[in-house]
Order: sequence, then structure tokens, then C-alpha cells
Amino acid sequence: MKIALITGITGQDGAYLAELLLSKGYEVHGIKRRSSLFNTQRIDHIYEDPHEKNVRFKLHYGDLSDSTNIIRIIQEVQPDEIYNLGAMSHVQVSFEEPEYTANVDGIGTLRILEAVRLLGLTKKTKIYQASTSELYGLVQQVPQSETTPFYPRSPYAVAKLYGYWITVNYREAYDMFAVNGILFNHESPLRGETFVTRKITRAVARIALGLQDKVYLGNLDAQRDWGHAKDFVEAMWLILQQEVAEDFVIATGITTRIRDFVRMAFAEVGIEVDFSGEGEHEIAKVTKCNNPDFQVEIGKEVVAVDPRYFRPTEVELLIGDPTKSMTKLGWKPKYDLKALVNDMVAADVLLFKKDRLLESSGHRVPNYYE
Ligand code: NDP
Ligand code: GDR
Repeated sequence: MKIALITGITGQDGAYLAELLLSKGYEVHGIKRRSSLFNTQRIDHIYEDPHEKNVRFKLHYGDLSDSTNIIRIIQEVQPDEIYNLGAMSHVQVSFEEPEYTANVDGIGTLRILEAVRLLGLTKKTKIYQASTSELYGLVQQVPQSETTPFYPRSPYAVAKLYGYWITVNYREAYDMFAVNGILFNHESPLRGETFVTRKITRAVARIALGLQDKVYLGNLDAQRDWGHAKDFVEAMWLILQQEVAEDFVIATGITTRIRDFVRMAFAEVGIEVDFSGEGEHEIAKVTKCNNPDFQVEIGKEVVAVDPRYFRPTEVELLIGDPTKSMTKLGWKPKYDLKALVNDMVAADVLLFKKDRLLESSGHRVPNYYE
């Protein structure tokens, strides 16, 4: 039985990857952070009671900022594969917490690599590093491929640039199987609530259900290459199953503006919206509501821009070239953008129907302003 260790197992990708590896017969270990509240909602459905025999899913307390903790866990687990997904992963927040982000996203990667080297596991343990399309930053060429030059535009991306190169360096210096997956944006119903897609699908569900009036967004012109996280974790696994250690771009090859994602998400609940105005004065109003389940009045303003969400330096255009991963890995995504938006909106409508039920029986449901 192969043993995998996943950092960031409580996150979106960690949860889908853990599920995938368990289905392939792996023993899966994950590192979770201590928190004052339970933080394992995304993996509770695969949690196994540690008191049972033959448990294949095990969690360890840890943090990527703590070298001795990382060394001890890797020594105990003796993994065949490490997936380093743990990170302060929010680009805008990285401008507020640049030093912490560098420590966890940059040096955290070094801590994993160095632990494997110190423990003499370089020939046994394969390492996957969660690199990102944010490395491309300011557009140099499109579509972006494995050979496109990097130009990071945030403390997050600069930290990840260190993570990328230290992974390449350990591969070359110590002949380790250490590789980067350069993944473009991938989303799902498990996506963190403050990333733009999930913020939109949550707001659409809440507006349709009468729980919220409108949503404030930032740059509506940015373009992203969005895929489904379920498809993307499959690629992570494939990258580690190759004979040769190489870096791969994982993307759909199609890019869409934030504004169009908003339109698509409202369309899922039978609502049409029209944008007007420019820059920070841009708004969207309802022009049609075709779903008898949702009573949203025509002309209602449902989207407005708040410059608070503008970034000091922005990444305007991401569009990936997945040729190498499609040919060498045989990877092909199952979800297109429409199917992704459908999955996310349907899940959020279901989630907030529960809130509406609570509200109608006199309970107070929280507001969401992030
Ligand atoms: P999430 O934000 O959903 O998950 C991040 C995970 O990292 C969480 O489990 C979080 O724990 C954990 N974490 C945060 N800080 C630390 C720390 N100091 N020590 C240990 N663990 C920590 O991210 P995703 O699942 O979306 O992304 C996974 C990885 O892939 C990240 O490295 C991200 O930067 C990268 N990436 C993501 C892309 C995407 O579009 N989703 C695209 C390209 C790269 P907790 O739950 O306690 O907060
Ligand atoms: P990103 O994702 O920065 O690409 O990083 P995010 O969803 O945060 O932003 C995408 C684009 O949308 C614009 N935007 C807004 N973003 C947020 N969060 N909130 C808003 O209200 C809003 N309005 C407009 C942003 O300016 C940006 O252009 C994600 C993360 O998962 C990273 O960890 C990962 O490395 C990259 O994707 C690939």
C-alpha cells in the first residue's frame, strides 16, 4: 500500500486529493493546523475513527512554519509521496501578510524538501509542489506554458516563485523526484468563500433566495482560466506517477472575464443581469427572472464595485496552454466552465435553503460581507 502525506489537507484541493488517493488504495496522512474551532469540514466525510483497526486516513497537527514538526511527521509517516498543498493561498491577503506568506509558501516548501533530504528519503519520497499560474503575473506571452517567463505580481506569487525554484533546485542538486504542478485557477463547491467564483455563487444563491440584496466585487475585467478542482487533483497524482520528474502546466486553455462568470452564475438560477457604468461605478441590474422559485424584482441592483477589492498590482489575464499535460500525462478535464458554474451554484442554493429555513423559523442567520 502506498503512503501519501498531504499538507493543506483541510483545504479545497487537499480534500479532493485525499478522497482520490483513498479511492486508489493509498494510506493517506494529512497535516492540519490547530484552530480554536473545528476546521475539518471539508474532510469530515472521509474521517476515520483512530480507535478503529486498519485506519487508512490519519491526521497530524502541524504547521509549515515549524521545521521540527515537519521533520518529525515525515520521519513517522515515511511517505512514498508528499503533496505540498499547504499555503496562505489568498493573493489579496498576501499584501496584508507578506512576511507570513513568504515564510509559509516559500520557506515552507524548503522545509519539506530539506526534511526529506535530512531523513535520507531522497530516493523513496516523491514531492509535488503546488505551484501556480500567479507566477506568470504581468503578461509576457499568452497562452502561458512551461516555458513562459515568470513576472510575479503579489507577495503570494513571489513566495510561490521561491517555492517553484527551490523545488527545481533540489531536483537538480540531489536527484530528487521533486516537481511543480503549475495549476491555473480551479474552483468547486469546496472553494474558499472569499475567492471570487465562490463569492459570486454564494451571493447568487443568497440573492435568489431573498437572503441578500447585492454583492460588492473588485476588478470585473480580470480574466481567468477556470477549471474544476476535481479534475485538477487527478493531474497532481498523474504528475507523480511519471517515470521522469518534470514540471507541468494544468489548465483548460479557455479564459473568461469575472463579469461573464457573474452572468453565467445568475443564469443558473434563471436570472439575467445587465452591466452598466464604468470602473468603480459599474453595476449590474436584473433584466429578467425566469424561475418561479426565485422572486427577484426586475431592475434590482445586484452587483456593485467596491475599490476595496482592487489589488495594488493585478494579474489581468491568465490563459494556460495544457498541451504538455494533455499529451504526456494523458490528462483531460471532465468539467467545462458551464458544468463548473452549475455545480457551484447548485451546491450553494442547497446550502442557503437551509439558512432560509432557519430564518423563517425565527433563527438569526449571519450576513456575509467579505
Ligand atoms: P486553500 O486555501 O483551500 O487551502 C490551503 C490549505 O493550507 C488549508 O488546508 C490551510 O489550512 C493550509 N495552511 C495554511 N497555512 C498553513 C500553514 N502555515 N501550515 C500548514 N498548513 C497551512 O487552498 P487550495 O486548496 O485552493 O490550494 C491548494 C494549494 O494550491 C495552495 O498551495 C495554493 O496556493 C495552490 N494553488 C491553488 C490554486 C487554486 O486555484 N485553487 C491554483 C494554483 C495553486 P486551514 O484550513 O487551517 O486554513
Ligand atoms: P486569484 O483568485 O487571485 O486568481 O488566486 P481570486 O478568486 O481571489 O481572484 C481572481 C480575480 O478576481 C478579481 N476579483 C476579485 N477577487 C476576489 N477574491 N474578491 C472579489 O471581490 C473580486 N472582484 C474581482 C481579482 O482581482 C482577480 O483578478 C487564486 C488562488 O487560489 C491562488 O492561491 C492561486 O494560486 C491562483 O488562483 C491561481
